[in-house]
Amino acid sequence: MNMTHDLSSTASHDERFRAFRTALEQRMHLHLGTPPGAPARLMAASGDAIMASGKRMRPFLLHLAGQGACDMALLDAGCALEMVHTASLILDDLPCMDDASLRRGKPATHVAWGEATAILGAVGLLNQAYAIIGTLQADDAQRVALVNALSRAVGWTGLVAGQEYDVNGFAAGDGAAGGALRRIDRVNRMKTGVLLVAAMEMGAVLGSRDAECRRHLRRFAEDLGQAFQIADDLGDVIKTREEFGKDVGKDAGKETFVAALGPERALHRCLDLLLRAQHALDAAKVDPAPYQWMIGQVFDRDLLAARVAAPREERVAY
Ligand code: GRG
Repeated sequence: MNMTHDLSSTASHDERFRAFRTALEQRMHLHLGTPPGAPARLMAASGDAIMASGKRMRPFLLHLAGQGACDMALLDAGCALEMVHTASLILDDLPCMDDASLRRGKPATHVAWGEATAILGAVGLLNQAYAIIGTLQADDAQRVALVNALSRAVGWTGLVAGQEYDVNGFAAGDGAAGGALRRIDRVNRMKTGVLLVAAMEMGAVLGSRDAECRRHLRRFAEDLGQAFQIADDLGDVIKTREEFGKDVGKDAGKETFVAALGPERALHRCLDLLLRAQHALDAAKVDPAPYQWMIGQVFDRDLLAARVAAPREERVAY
């Protein structure tokens, strides 16, 4: 099989990531290759949504956490995770959710293909993710652990819950006491952090990492997820639609760290979380270099540069 995405080679991080991305997208094409009897239009819409210019951060994290495991199993698990992520983006953009029209620099799926096809495409991708896990090259116990990790991330205390709170807020009985910062932290963990945690857990399962290492990788993903959501919320306020590749100003009136703390303090919180994420990598005793490289790619360069300028005393306690 093609080993060009092996991160133990001497290629630069950039070259290694590009090789990984090509291998992942080729594999994705294979999974989406119209199965006999599948509606061509539905498959085209699903293909459009997933093959658009996503950053592929989640599959790459999974790949890093799973170093040493079977390459094909890591690619398949990465495809499954990216399918779930793409399904969540399609649903998030719908008029009844965030009502956004631009995603990954292109018309959102419901704009290009209609709402019905967008919903069906998302459900199809979600379903196919589990089908892929059911047949990937791993032992039975690993496949069960992968299903558990993914379903925990998607389900009633994960993506679905985070989105319900994000769209409709907390209801009586949701235990929303504790103030705005705790509520925001909780929603961010559920709508964004869970898929990063799933990436690390799925990789760790396939790479047979020990319990201690998994615990630290999980902490890394939790902090990275919180930091990533703050950076995304800052983008919503600071960037143009073209720079962002998706609609901006969608968070107006929502509870976010940027709204609650103001951009400056939210940024400091984001940078502190990234620092904490790095400490978790150290504790996990993994090579931090490819993770740091990835953070440098997915976080805005100007935002990361502010690390130097951020006065320590202004940083928030959390
Ligand atoms: C049943 C799968 C499923 C979901 C239902 C709609 C929903 C619940 C959840 C939406 C959660 C959501 C969209 C959270 C935002 C997370 C976020 C910041 C996404 C952007 O991720 P990037 O920047 O996107 O990695 P790319 O396009 O690069 O992949």
